Amino acid sequence: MQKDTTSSGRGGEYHQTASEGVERMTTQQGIPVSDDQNSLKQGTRGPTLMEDFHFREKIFHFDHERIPERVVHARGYGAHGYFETYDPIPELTRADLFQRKGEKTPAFVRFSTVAGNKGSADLARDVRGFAVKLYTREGNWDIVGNNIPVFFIQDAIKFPDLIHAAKQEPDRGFPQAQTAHDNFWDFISLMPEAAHMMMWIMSDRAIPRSFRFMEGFGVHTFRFVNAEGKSHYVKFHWKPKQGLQSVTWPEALAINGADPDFHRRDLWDAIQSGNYPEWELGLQVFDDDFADRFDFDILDATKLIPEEDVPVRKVGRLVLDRMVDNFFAETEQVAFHTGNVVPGVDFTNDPLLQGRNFSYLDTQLKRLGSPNFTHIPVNAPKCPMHSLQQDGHMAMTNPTTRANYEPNSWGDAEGGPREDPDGGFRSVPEENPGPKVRERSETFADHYSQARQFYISQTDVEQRHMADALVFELSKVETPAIRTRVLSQLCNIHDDLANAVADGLGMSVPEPAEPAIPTRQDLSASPALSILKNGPKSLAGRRLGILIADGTDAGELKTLSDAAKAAGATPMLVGPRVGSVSLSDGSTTATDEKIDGGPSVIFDATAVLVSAEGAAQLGGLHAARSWVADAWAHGKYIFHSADAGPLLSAAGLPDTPGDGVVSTDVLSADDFLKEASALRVWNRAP
Ligand code: HDE
Repeated sequence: MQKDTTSSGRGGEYHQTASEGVERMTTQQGIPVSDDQNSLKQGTRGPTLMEDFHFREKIFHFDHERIPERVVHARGYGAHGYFETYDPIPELTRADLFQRKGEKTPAFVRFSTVAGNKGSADLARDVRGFAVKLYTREGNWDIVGNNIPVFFIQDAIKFPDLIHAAKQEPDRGFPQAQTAHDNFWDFISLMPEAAHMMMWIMSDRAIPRSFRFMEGFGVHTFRFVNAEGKSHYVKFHWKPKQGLQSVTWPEALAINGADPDFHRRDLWDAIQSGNYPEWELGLQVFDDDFADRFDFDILDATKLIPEEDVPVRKVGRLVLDRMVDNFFAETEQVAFHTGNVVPGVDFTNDPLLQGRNFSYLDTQLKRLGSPNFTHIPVNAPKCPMHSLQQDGHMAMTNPTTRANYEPNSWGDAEGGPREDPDGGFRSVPEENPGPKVRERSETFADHYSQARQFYISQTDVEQRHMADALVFELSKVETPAIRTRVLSQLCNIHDDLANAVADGLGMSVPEPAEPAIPTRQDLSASPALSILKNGPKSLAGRRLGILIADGTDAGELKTLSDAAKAAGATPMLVGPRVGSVSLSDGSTTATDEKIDGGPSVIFDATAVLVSAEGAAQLGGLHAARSWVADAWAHGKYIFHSADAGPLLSAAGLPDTPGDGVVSTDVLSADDFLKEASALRVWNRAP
C-alpha cells in the first residue's frame, strides 16, 4: 500500500536516499543535499530563511531556464548520425570528407517547422527545415536547408517582412503556426517572386508524413573547389531512402489534435527501435557554360534546376542512428550557420545566401547569450581547434600559451597557432564588376514559368490537393481584395488552378496580374517534383494500425502482426482498452492505443480484426465507427476479418466498398501488405 506523503513530501515507499550505486544529490557547487523536499524555515510554520542557499540556487536556476526561441524554425527536433562517403570526388572538391571511400563523418541534423512557436503542432502547413551539421576533420560544415528546393524571396532584405507576415498578426497574437490569414496572403499577393514557392507550400510537400519521408535541399547554388583551385557550381539534395510520403490536409488537422508531436515521436520511435532513417546526398554539378545557357539565373533562389536537365549524382549517405541525451543541451542549443563551410566549399553571390551568411551569427548570440556558443559540445568541432579568440561569457577554451595575438615572436612552442596558406580556407577569386546599386537583376524577373512547371509536374490528385489547399487558406482570408489578388497571380500559373480555386471560393476569375515576363508554356513537366511519382516501394518503416476487440481471432492477429514485422512495418494494436483485451483462444493482450487516443489518421495502413461480437460491440462506439470511417475516407487500405461487416456498415462504408478494402478470406496478410504499400486508394480519398 502507498504511504501518505503529505507530511514528509518524501514520496512514501518510493522515497530513496543516496547509497552505494545511487548518486548523491548536490548543489551546483557540489555541496551534498540532505533534504530536497522542504525549504529552511524558522519553525515548521514559520518564515523561510534567506540563508537557505540550496533553495535560492534551485529557484534562481529555474527562473533562468528559458532562452529565446529561434525567431524562425523555433519548433524542431534533432538527432545524431553520420555521413558516409561512397566514392571520393577530388576532381570536384578538396573538401576532406569527400576524399576517402567509406569515410564516416559525424553529423547532427535538426528538422523544424518555420512559422510556429516552439510549442506549436508538428503538422502545420509549412516548410520544414532540414539543417545538417557535418563535423569534418577540417571543421564544421553546415548545410542549412529546407525540404523545398526554392524560397519565397530573392533578396535577404525582404526576410523580416516575409516572416512578420507569416507569423501571428501583431495586434491579435494569432494565428499560431498557420499561413491561413490575411497578412501572409496580403504579402504573397504583392510579391510575384513568391509564386513558385507558393505552389510548393500549397502542395503536399508542406504536410510531410514525417521527417523520414521528405527530401532536403541546400536551395542556393554553392561552389565546390578542387585542390587546383578549379571551381564548379553545385546544388545539394538529400534523397530519403524511405521514399517520399505526405499526409492529406484533413489528416493533418486531425493529427495535430491526436498527436501534436507526431513528427518528433516518429523520429524518436524509429531511431530507438533501430530503424535508422537514411538519406543519400545528391549533387547537381554544373559549370559556367550551363549557367549561361540555363533558362533562369542560378543565383536566384526562387528557381530550381530540374533533375532532368542536370542529373543528381549520389555521393554518400546520411544515417541518423542516435537520439540526443538531452533535448535542450543538443537540439535547442545547436547553432547552424550557412557561413560554416570547409575548404573545398564556397559561396556564390545569391543575394539570399549572402544575407543569410550575415544573419546566423547574430541570431546565435541573441539566443545563446555568448560568443562562446561554439564551446557547447554540440556546436564544437570534433577536429583540433586553435584560435586566438579569448574570454567572453563562459569561455571554455582560451589560448593556453603566452601568445593571444599574432604575429608574435614567441617561437614554435609558445607562439600559438599559425596560418596555413596552402591548406587553409581560400575563397574563389571571383571578379564582380559593376556599379554600386540597389537593384534586382533582370535575370531574376520571370516569376511564373517555374511555378507553372511545378504545377504541371504533379499528378491529378496532387493538383487537386493544391487547389484545395489554396481554397482552404484563402477561405480564412477575410479581405476579398487579397483573395482576388492571389487569384490574379494564379491566372499566370495555370488556368485550371485559377478556375478550381475561384470555384471553391465562390468567386469569379479576375484578370491576370501583369507579369514582368509572360509565363513560358514550353517548360516540360519534371517527374522528380511529384511526391506520388516517388513514393515508397513497401510498407517498411510505416505503421499498421490493427483495430481489435474482445473475441478477436488470436491466430489471424498473430499472422498479420508477424507479416507486418517481416515487411519492416510496425503493427500497433488499437482497442477499447489499453490494459487488456481477450482474444479467441482465451489469452489476453494489451493494446498500444485506446481507440479514441489512436485514431486511424496516425497509421499508414489499417486492419479491422474483430469477431461478430466484437463488430457489434465496436459498432456501438462512436470512436470505433470514426476510426473505420476515417480510414475509408482518407483512402487508407483496410484489411478486415470476415466478421467485421457490421462494424464497416455502422461506420457508413458502402456494401461493396471497392479497392483497398479487403477481407482476410480473399487475400493473405503478405499480399495485403504488398498491396497496401501503395498507401492510398486515391479515388476514395477526399
Ligand atoms: Fe534561415 N534562419 N534565414 N533559411 N534557417 C534561421 O537562425 C535567415 C532561409 C533555415 O534548426 C535563423 O538559428 C535569413 C532559407 C533553417 O537551428 C536565422 C534568411 C533557408 C533554420 C535565419 C533565411 C533557411 C534557419 C533563426 C533570408 C533554406 C533552422 C534561428 C535570407 C535554405 C536551423 C537560427 C536550426 C534558421 C535567417 C532564409 C533555412 C534568423 C536572414 C532560404 C533550416 O538566422
